[in-house]
Amino acid sequence: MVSTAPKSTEKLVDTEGTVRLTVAQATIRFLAGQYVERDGVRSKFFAGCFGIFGHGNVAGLGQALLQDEIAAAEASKEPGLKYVLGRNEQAMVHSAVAYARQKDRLQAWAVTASVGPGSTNMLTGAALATINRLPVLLLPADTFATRVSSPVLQELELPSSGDVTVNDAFKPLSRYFDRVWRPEQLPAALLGAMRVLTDPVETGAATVSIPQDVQAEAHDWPESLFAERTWHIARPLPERSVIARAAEIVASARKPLIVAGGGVHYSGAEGVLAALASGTGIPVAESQAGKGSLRYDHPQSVGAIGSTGTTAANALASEADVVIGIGTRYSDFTSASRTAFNNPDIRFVNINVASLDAVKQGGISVVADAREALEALSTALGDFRVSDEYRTRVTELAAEWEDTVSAVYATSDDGAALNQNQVIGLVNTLSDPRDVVVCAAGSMPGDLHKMWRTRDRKGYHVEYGYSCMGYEIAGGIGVKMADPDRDVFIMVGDGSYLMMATELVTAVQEGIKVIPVLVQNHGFASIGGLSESLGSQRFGTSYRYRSGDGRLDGDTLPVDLAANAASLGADVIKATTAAEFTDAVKAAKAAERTTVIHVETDPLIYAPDSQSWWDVPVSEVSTLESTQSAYARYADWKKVQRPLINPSDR
Ligand SMILES: Cc1ncc(C[n+]2csc(CCOP(=O)(O)OP(=O)(O)O)c2C)c(N)n1
Ligand SMILES: [Mg+2]
Repeated sequence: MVSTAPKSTEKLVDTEGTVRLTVAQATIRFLAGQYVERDGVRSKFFAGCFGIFGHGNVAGLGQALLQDEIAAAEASKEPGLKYVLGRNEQAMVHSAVAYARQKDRLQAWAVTASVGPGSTNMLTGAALATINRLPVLLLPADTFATRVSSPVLQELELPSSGDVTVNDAFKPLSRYFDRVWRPEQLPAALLGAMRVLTDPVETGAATVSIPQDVQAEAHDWPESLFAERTWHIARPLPERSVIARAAEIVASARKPLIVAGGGVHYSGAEGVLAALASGTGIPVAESQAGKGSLRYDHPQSVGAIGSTGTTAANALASEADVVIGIGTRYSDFTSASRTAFNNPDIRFVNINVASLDAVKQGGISVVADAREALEALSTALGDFRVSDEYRTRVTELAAEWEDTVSAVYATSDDGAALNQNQVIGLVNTLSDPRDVVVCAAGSMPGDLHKMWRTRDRKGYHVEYGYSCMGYEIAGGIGVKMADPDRDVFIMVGDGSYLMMATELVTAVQEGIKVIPVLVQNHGFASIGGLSESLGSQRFGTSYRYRSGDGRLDGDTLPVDLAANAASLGADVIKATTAAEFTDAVKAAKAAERTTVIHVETDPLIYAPDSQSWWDVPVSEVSTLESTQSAYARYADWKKVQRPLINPSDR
């Protein structure tokens, strides 16, 4: 018998050098060496690391970041991972995610937080990142792996389980989760996180939870762990037969409509889309994430679709016989809760890199990169053109909506107070085409979706996957960090502002100039309107004193958010009339510092309607007449809802 065993153990000794570093130091050094490449362009993946220290990360990742910063200063170069101190962990994740979106997911941030509340403050950010398919590396600190001094401050003691910590709550919110109980596990955890962060299908929050004792523990790491690594960002190609079938369906259409989603931006498919739309005459409607896929004045642009859509896009959606979805998740706002598409013979062609989205609504799933798929589809369509009649109808509908917007944008010089439509109109007309508008929650996302005239592919940034109040200022800061040459207008309601104005301090600290437009209407215009439409009489949606009968319908509160913003270190301009607001925008654009524009508006003046719907259930039985009549309206809409439009490829 021939033995395959080596004669001596000498040959098994690894000749590669090792480096002795703590787990935290190794993490920072590894992250600094990660690059991405797409279409031959290579760039560093991590722009830096946001952090707030406490026990759990102060002496682990904190010490490692310090060491990195000092070494860089001594060598007169940039740190491997630039550290930025935020004010709130949730906000740091928002800034990180906004940055990644502005960079088309080609660059991201790590975020480190302390044990317990510091870490769980990031949960909302994790959900937001995963839902919006945006990369962020979360590094929540964890309680001791050894558990020698348990229970430590801020530790969850679960009677039923010894190995569950609060960080387990990240599992359902993360596209990747790992906990590094032992140093040896670190390389696999970091590589696993990188795989997910750089994969267009998988990307979202990647969480690597490192116990506080493990962060500080030294280990001998193979040098190769720290070699520069370049991750290729894939553009999966469509199958030829699937494109042929998709082209056949599109070519048979009399009233086709494109629904452009966020995937158009992330894939950089705007140019191919514009060419396809111009060539074929197929109109293009946009979801929130897809807004800006075409310039608003492109001849085939019909603007926003769905619950917050334009009359043009919604009329076309209602009649469309073929819908081509590109990089869209088909959220309820996009499909108007499945009431937008009413042609009984409608067929769908869905182009999406993620099969999860490509299969939605049934129809043909083109699982591929948007740009690649659109190029292939354009070729396969040859000289397909929509009819002149349809082309004219698209032009007329789009022009009609533009007239509606122009009418509500218009201001007078009679010194009257502005309404929200006019505020949006003034920001739109006074900003440069490349400036960015940022928003997330309240009544403005819908109004912006309908009315903002987007002139640049990265000019519109409304977070509407999670629509998270408090995202606005933090997110706007991330956008500005990613794209310093543009002015960033942050449209923020008083409700959102009160949830998270904290990062104004971070903007001041970092010398980041943003322009928050703080729209004070003393409560929730959005939910107030929604409540009223659902028969709940705006209950509990305005910021007021309790009146004599104990209800929250007394006078408005004497809060001064302008003074609040100034107290956080921002410059503030108060504006009431169109002339004052115009001067304020000009001054803010000329300023070097963060400048908040404070404006009061009437919460009862709405954006123009587009006869659409959003499914929010109404109480089936009620003692209130308002609720009973709202339920009758609700029941009528439910009749037109089509839960399964097209379950198969017909
Ligand atoms: C974190 C969070 N909590 C609650 C909500 C539900 N919500 C959506 S809009 C809104 C009110 C927003 O008020 P404001 O920022 O003043 O905007 P307005 O509605 O007045 O335009 C609420 C409570 C949310 N989207 N996010
Ligand atoms: Mg408000």
